[in-house]
Amino acid sequence: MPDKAILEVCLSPALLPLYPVDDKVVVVVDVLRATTTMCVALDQGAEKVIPVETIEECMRYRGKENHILAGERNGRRVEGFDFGNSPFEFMNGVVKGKILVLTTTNGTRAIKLAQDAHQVVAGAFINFSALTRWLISEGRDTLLLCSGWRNKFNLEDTIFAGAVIHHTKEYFLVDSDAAFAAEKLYLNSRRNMMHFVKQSSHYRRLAHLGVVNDVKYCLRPDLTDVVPILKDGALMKADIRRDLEGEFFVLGPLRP
Ligand code: 3SL
Repeated sequence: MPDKAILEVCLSPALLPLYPVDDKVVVVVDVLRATTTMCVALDQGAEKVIPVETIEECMRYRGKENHILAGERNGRRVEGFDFGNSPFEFMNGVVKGKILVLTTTNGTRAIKLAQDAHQVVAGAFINFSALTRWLISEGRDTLLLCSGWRNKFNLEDTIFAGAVIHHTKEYFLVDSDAAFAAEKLYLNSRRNMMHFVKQSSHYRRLAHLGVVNDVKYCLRPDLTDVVPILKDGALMKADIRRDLEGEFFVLGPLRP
């Protein structure tokens, strides 16, 4: 039997230098809200999402045909941008056929940090089953990169990493303290995820901004089968192996 691929967790972007990624798949996780928003934008027909690190970089695309500027700092829409970072802003056809240029405090930064990996994809609860099916079909060493908050550990991305580990570990070799801890966190929280996530600093930040519905949306499982994958600096829909469909679970018990 061939060796299994390794599944690992990096609990903060600050720890990424400890994990060589050039031959790995990196799953960037920013459940609240960047990677959820990326999935929504592509699901809603955006041609691609260009993740950029700074506001200035984003501004360079201003006025370019078909481009939309979006992003936040500390949760608030950047002044002068078309959109912020709420998944709800990208629904109802507004991004169909458009190229979204997105900058966020942590999520797009994590993508840029991981860009030299073999492949970079974006993970969120809303694309959970599609993502995990895709990871299994790739069968490559995989690193789950939690975007955290300004290099600090956060609850929601770690819970998500734990969910991926719990539901895919029979297909991978999982053998690290970080993975063990993330899985335990997921198992402790999965029956009432909203209650658990309410303890997080980012929940408080978003609640203060009046966007608790965003949090609820971001915790809903399996709303799309889009797996955003980085190609030539932009995220687009990965090809999904349809033959694996149906073989897999949905995260029913996670529903808040
Ligand atoms: O940090 C990020 O990348 C954002 O997702 C943060 S926020 O939820 O938009 O505030």
